[in-house]
Amino acid sequence: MNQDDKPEDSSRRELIKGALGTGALAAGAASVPGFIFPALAQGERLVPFTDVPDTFNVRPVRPNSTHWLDTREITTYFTDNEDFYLVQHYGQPEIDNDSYRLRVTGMVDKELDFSLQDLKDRDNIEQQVGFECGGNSPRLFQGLIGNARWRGVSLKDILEEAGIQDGAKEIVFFGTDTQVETIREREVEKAFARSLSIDDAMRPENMLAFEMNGEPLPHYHGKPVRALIPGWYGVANVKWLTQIHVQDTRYMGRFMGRDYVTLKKENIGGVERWVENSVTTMNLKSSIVRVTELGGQYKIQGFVLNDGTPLESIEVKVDDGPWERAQINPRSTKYSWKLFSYDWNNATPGQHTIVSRVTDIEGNVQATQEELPEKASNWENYGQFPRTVTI
Ligand SMILES: Nc1nc2c(c(=O)[nH]1)N[C@H]1C(S)=C(S)[C@@H](COP(=O)(O)O)O[C@H]1N2
Ligand SMILES: [Mo]
Repeated sequence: MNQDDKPEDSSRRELIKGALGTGALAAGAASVPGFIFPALAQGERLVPFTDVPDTFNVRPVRPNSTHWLDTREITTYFTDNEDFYLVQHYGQPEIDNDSYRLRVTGMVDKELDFSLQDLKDRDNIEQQVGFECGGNSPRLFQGLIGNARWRGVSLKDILEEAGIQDGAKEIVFFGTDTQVETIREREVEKAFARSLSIDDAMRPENMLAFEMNGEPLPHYHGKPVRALIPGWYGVANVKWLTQIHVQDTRYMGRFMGRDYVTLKKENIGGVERWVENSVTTMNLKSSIVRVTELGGQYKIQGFVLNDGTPLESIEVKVDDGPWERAQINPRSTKYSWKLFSYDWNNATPGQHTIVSRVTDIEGNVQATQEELPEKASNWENYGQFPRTVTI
């Protein structure tokens, strides 16, 4: 583990948080080695965004509730487990490690049943993966986000060991968390579940994770085992995973068919139609999260997330100026978030609008909000996000 992989000690975290709360300088906080996004150096200050309301507040982690990052406080490449955002729709079940079982059922040659130790005893893989909720947006200043180092086992290996039978179409991932849902006026108990096509499920990077940043998966992040589908929106990463089922029909549950379904206008073979799609891979997106100042030198910092396609550039624009290249943190990996930094030279006093845009090697350019397709749902909010600051 590199020095700058280490989560900051909590006293410094508190210091930074305190500094934000009061607008005071975090003087005395030592700088952390690392390319980018260090904690505030001595004399450095966070420049407040003027688009963040005074009431914007990040709650401490509370049982069963949503938690988001104050993105102005992103100072480390890996997000602390307790800071990493939290979303769960049916609460956070507690699963006992000793009685935990993961079953692989359905259209397989051999049904499988693993204990946690059985999984740990298999070949382990480790990957850096960042993701955001499909509902992340400017509303929470992009706070439904995080980046971590995950350890687990290969999903593909397990599916191959079970042997997927001819005619199978989908793999369904069930969590233990359930809720009574009213469907057509009938109350039925449903588990949280998501599905993948066989092809999507067999990607070698998919894993079943039991460790996060070197610690056993915390219970609110899905203890003891969750799915991790790199490059996809968070909803695919089923927590508290206890059953993987192979079937020959499409899975139609709430989180595939009704929620996390984008409704947008598209040209379908020459006809403008409203279409619906499940939220799947992450769209190409960047956002500015922080502006700092040290001795009159301003820096603009932010993140990029996408489906893993390599990036061509990340650029920043101030007011009506030209797009200028920012530096991408060279330690980024295919599926990690990519932090970027831009030296804002000669910043002039006054109010400024700053915005970032990312381009991948396929030539996809992050669109402005206005260029995005007309949309009637809040999922997949990946347009450029202009911020305002006063110097
Ligand atoms: N079992 C289960 N898994 C789940 C969910 C859930 O409600 N239940 N929510 C999903 C959604 S919508 C998101 S964005 C991610 C959030 O993962 P995190 O809380 O570990 O950040 O978990 C996904 N996995
Ligand atoms: Mo989500």
